[in-house]
Amino acid sequence: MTFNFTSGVRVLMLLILSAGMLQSCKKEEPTDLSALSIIPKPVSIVPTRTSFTLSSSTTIVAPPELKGTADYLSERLNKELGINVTVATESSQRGDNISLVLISGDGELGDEGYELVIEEESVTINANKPAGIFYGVQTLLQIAPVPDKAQQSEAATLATGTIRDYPNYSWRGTMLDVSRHFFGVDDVKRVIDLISYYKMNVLHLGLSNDQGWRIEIKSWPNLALHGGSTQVGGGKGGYYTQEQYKDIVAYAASRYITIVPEIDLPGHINAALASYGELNGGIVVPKEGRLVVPSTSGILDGKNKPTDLYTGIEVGWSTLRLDKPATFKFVNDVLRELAAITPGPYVHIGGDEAHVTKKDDYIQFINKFREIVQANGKKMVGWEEVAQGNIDEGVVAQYWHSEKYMEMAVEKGANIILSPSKHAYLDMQYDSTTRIGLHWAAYVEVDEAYNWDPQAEVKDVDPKKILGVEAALWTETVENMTDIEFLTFPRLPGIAEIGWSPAEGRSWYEYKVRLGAHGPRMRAWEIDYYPSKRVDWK
Ligand code: TNX
Repeated sequence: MTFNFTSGVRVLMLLILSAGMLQSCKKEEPTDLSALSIIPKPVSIVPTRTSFTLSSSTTIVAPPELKGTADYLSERLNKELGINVTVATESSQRGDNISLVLISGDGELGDEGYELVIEEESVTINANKPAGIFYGVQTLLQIAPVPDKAQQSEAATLATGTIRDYPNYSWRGTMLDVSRHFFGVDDVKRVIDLISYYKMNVLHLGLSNDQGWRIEIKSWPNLALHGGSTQVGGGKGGYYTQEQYKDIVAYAASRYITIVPEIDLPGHINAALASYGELNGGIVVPKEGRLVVPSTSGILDGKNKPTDLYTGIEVGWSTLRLDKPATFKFVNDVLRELAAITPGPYVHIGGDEAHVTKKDDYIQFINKFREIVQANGKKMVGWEEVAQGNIDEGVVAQYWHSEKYMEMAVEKGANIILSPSKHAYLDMQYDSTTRIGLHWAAYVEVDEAYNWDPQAEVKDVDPKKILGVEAALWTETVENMTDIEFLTFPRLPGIAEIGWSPAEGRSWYEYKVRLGAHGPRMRAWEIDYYPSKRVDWK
């Protein structure tokens, strides 16, 4: 046998090259599924320690009713990893598929759970309902490598194993106040995208307040035209046409998010009083300082005349008038039009901080609002104070600081959601140096937003009555998307985890490592998050 020098060198070079390639792949190749940073933390992860290669020859196989979610996954893989997978209802290849499969009867998974099985040859997401498939997709995207525009490659490796996962609570929400400052449709869609990455399923939109009315009401056009024409600080404000609102609702639905619209009644109502003088029963002019509560007897004159638009940030100084006929025509028309364009089951009537409404009047108001909301086929949601009214099991009361009101609400049969202002108010500053935000409830660092448990907030309440949690972003000091992101991240992923993952498995020390590992992902998603010093950011 003669030794051929050229081919010998060639073989050697090939060997060195492939060893080098192996080496560099190896560094990147995650093979321990349980070592990855998934938020919210899944219920169970069983790693099998090999890997699946995702590439442009991979096919997403999904039945027609999951086409939207399949397209969503393919778009994100394309945009974030530069990998172009195809979507099909059937696949001719035996392996190399990501199959989205609706199963039935896996009781443990419920309506939102999923099972994600990653094997060397294929990936399968099983769920009873489309929502579960969507959450399985979110988990898959967090298992995939961190998006990196500068270093996109042809393929990505995924660690193998099985994840079985389902939420602890059915209501995992975020409230966005679009009244104090107005945010357009594109901003709201970005918020929807970002909260959906963390498996939240409710976006509560604060559509009215003293400073602005943000939804077109055809039977009362001035509400939006005049009441929506400014905002805190005197900027130009804005409002959604009903068509734009429907577009937001549909976009949210494609991410399995329910829109809960809020019209704040009977207080926080100046934008309406400014638009229609006949609604004005006389207001108290706000004084300086927050929560200066004027007495009811101090109601000034000016009845039946439109109030001035308001661009300050005081609360609790305006009210509807119970004894005015115009009031209930207004409430009926508004809630009817709103219910008609809201496919979700809930309409929120506010009910908070009605400091200048007499207590008896307040209770009668809440009773009437409940009737009107229910007559329009919806369930009423209200802030905790609504517990004083004649509420029933069809009502959801939203906690912000009073355990007493929650006990009262639950005794009357209502369900509750929790937004403790000391933990879940995203407009609270992180510390005294935070450039925007308020601090009346507390300074809320990222660990304080994570370190709480819904059940512990309301110790004597039957756990079955707790529907879930909601992070709340009031926008008195929030002017643009950068501000929204800075206050929302990194606190929101922690609140999403409180809503999804059981309390027993949660600890800040373990969570903060996963959160730190999300730094590169949040940067890839171009989120302007607050880089808290309490987290070691990767
Ligand atoms: C309280 S707590 C409010 C809002 C303010 C917020 C500011 C509650 C239900 N209402 O009107 O915007 O504080 O942090």
